[in-house]
This record gives sequence, C-alpha cells and structure tokens, in this order.
Amino acid sequence: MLTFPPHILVTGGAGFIGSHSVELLLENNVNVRVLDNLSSGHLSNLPSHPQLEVVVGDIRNSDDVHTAMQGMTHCLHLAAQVSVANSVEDPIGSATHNILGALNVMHAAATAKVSKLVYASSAAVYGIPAQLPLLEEADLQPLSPYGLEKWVDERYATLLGSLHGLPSLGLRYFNVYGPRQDPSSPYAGVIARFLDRLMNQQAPTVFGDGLQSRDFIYVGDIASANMAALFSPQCGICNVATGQQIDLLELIDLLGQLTNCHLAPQHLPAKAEDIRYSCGDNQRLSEWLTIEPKWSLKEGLSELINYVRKPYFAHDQQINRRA
Ligand code: UD2
Repeated sequence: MLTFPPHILVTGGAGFIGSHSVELLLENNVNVRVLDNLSSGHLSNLPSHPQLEVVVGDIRNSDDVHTAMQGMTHCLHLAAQVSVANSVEDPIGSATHNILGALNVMHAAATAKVSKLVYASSAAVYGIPAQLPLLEEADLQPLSPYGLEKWVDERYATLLGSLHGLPSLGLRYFNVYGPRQDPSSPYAGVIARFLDRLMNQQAPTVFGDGLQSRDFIYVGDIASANMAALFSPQCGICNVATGQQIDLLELIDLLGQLTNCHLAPQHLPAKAEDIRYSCGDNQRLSEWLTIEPKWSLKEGLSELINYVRKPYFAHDQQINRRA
C-alpha cells in the first residue's frame, strides 16, 4: 500500500485498460482524475468512489489537457486510437489522436512538473521481428501508421525528458484482452471478436492463414504494470508481455474448448499491416518493475468467458484480481 495519496491523471480512464487501472489505483488509496472523451470508454466502467473525479474532455484539445493536469503528481496516458487497421484507413485521424494528442499530454505533464509520466506504447513498434522474443533494443520497423505513431511518442517522451526533465516510462503493451474490451467494432481486439462470434454461434473470421501469433496478456496484469511503473524510478521503455505466443488457429481451438463452441474459422484475405509473429521478452518488466504476469492465457480466457456470460447488470460487480 502507498503511504500518501498521490494525485494521478488517467487519460482514457473510462476505457478498457483505463478502467482496470483506475480501479487498482483506487484500491491503493490514490486520488484519481480521469480525462476521457467517452468515444469508446463508458462511465459505467468506473466505480463511484470518493477519490475519483471524472472530467469529460479530449486529449486533442490542449486546454482540456492542461486544465485536467492541474494539481496532478503523476500521469498515466492511455487515451488513444487503438486499432492498427483503422490507422491504415485513416492515418490522419489516427495520428491526431496518437501523436498530437499524446504530445498535448506530454507537454502538459512537463509543464505541470509531474513526478512521473507513464504512457501506452505498443508491440506494434517492432514490426517484422529479426528474432523472438522481442527485446526492447530490437530494431524497429513498424508496419502500420499505428506502430509508427507509438514510436514517435516514445521519441517525444525521451526528448521532453532531456528538454524539460520529464521522467517517463513508455510501456510496450503486447496484445491485451479481458473484461470490458468492446467486441462490437470491426476494429476490436481479436479475442473479443472471436469470443463474441463463438457465443453467437458464428464462425470466427480469420485474416490470412491464421498462423500469425500474438503474445496475449490479461488486462489485470497490465493494470499492475501501470501502477508499478507510476511509482518506479525507472525511465525509458519496457515491454509488458508474457513471453508466450499462440497462433490464431490455436487460439480458436482453445476458445472452442473453453466455451464448448467448436466452429471452423472463415478465412478472409490477409492484411498487409499485420505483424506475423509477436512475442515479447519480459525480463526488463521483471527487473525494473518486479512484475510477473499472473494470469495464464487459459485462466484469463476463463475469467473473460465468465464475465461475458454474466447478465449485463452483474458487470459492475468486482472483477477478480490477483495480488
Ligand atoms: C493489437 C492492439 C494494438 C496494439 C497491438 C500490439 C487492439 C484492437 N489492437 O493490435 O492496439 O497494442 O496489439 O501488438 O487491441 N484478426 C482476425 N480476425 C478478427 C480480428 C483480428 O484474424 O476478427 C487478426 C488480425 O488481423 C491480427 C490478429 O488477429 O493478425 C490480432 O489482431 P488485433 O486487432 O487483435 O491486434 P493487433 O496485433 O493488430
């Protein structure tokens, strides 16, 4: 437990990763202010709590960001356009969120002299891997505007560290899944999409041969990494990964076993921006943040399936955590 209440601004705090992170921070006696434009986040994702304040505003608006940053000691920047495919279709819109919006947050954090900025980077910065698992020092060759945008964010954070002394840690999340990930958009994360289709007796749609692999990490582990990063003296870049990979056909098999819905996938053309193999080295995560992922894929998927099967009104009840 923390001994005093820091004041933390969480951008995108009403979203999927944001709401899990906010809950964990509140459990640890932190004062939290959420800045969210509610475009994909929902107020219903957040608890009512005396130490939580919610501000509806947009990271693309620098006034919104500077106002929200006032009085904050730390910032967790999660608000983003998160879809790789959408960044290909709308690179300007994506960059406006992911570069200019991120720069607004970083600049405001530097101006407010926060003690730590933690921001969401992504495994998408790596692109084609020369070797697996991916080390933070690997060459970066992003295949999508999204990956390039996150790389630019990392460079900006480093630069603002030198120019203004802003201490920052960029977390390269691998593929995050868990309760509250919205399955409805065509750009939604693959686990949310596959599960939604299986539950509705529809075949999962696979782009390409389905042999592309991902390192899937449960959202509870991401929330733990975010909190550890905020209070760690470490600055720079760190993978948040399990170090395990699974391909999409294996994933469909596993989901079939866990849901008892076995449906053969329907294959659609592959996407040029798709990374083929992704698996992160997590030694730095362990050394810098003393975090070890606590949820195996099977356990995390079982938790997600339980959540999805609950009636909607039960969704605000406590989601299980692992200490
Ligand atoms: C995810 C994150 C991204 C970033 C990255 C890091 C989402 C929406 N995107 O991008 O923000 O952190 O991971 O690696 O969480 N696929 C199908 N059928 C579907 C949906 C997806 O075959 O119905 C494929 C897709 O073409 C890709 C793989 O599944 O090969 C994963 O897709 P994704 O959108 O879940 O995640 P990714 O890795 O593009």
